[in-house]
Amino acid sequence: MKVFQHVQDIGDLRVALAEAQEVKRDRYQWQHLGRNKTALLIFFNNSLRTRLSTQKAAMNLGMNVIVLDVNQGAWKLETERGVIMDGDKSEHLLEAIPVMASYCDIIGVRSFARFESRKDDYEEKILNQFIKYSGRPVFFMESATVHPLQAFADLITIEEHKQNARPKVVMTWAPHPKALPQAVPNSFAEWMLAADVDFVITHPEGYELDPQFVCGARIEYDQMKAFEGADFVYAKNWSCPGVTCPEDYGKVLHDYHTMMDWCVSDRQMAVTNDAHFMHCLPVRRNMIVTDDVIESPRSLVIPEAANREISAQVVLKRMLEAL
Ligand code: AN0
Ligand code: CP
Repeated sequence: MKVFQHVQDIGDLRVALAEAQEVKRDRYQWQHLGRNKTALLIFFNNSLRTRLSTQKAAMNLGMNVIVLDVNQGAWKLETERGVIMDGDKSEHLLEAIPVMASYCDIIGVRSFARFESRKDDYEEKILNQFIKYSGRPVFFMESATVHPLQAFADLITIEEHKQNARPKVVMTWAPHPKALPQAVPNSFAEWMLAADVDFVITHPEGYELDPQFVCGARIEYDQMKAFEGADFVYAKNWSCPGVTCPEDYGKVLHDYHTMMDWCVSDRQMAVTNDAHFMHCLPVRRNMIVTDDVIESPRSLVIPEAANREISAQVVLKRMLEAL
């Protein structure tokens, strides 16, 4: 594997899920694979889970790991070609990428949507430069539009907890005070549509996700109706994807105080099939989900986060095998 961005990059999902279980059986059995190989993890944005789980996965494989927080101690990077660099940015990404690549064998990058230009975000301007100029395998640790390590971990978690062959999985928008990216819901939709599940998305009007990720998904604007009979409830906030109104891209469309009935509580969970609750974390309690629901025995948020180590290890293993 040279790039890990979309669900297709992992190939057959049944094979990938079986490999995830093989990793879980003994995560240290491939220590030889990573010997004298270095993973460089580059963060343009904050992280708790991605940072720790990916480091752990690389160490399980016997790799060395270097982590760079670009905004804490590195030079400020210019990302646009042609700019006269007389501002606060001391270095250009076009030099920084090959330099960073020279110190490692595999690169992971986290660079969220900037919400300055929908076109730049949806063209993956930053990550594509890493793919083009690093000469190394690149895996996405949440880019402007996708978070595949999260979606893969989510799928592993659903596979481990499902009680019937084709569970009903509902992804619901939930309120949040700040504008958040669409990467998590985009990837979750992409992976659920490729998996063997009955997938429904519910959100207020105006939050329609980009068709490249949700084409073929059932959309139900009535949240209570969407929750009926659900086996898994996956909550996430996202800002306006700008599909119908490009000028609203990245905006919070309504004052969150008026949207609090979308917060996942016992009221909605009561109409489900005793659904499991999922969220990628970090989560704001009593905005996205009530204390009672996230603390209930049906909540999977902790095993879901633990599976981030497993999804990252499968991806790094595949990349090491292809070096
Ligand atoms: C980020 C997001 O919504 O994309 C990261 C989630 C994994 N969340 C926040 O910025 C709070
Ligand atoms: N879920 C997730 O990616 O968490 P972090 O932002 O803490 O890495």
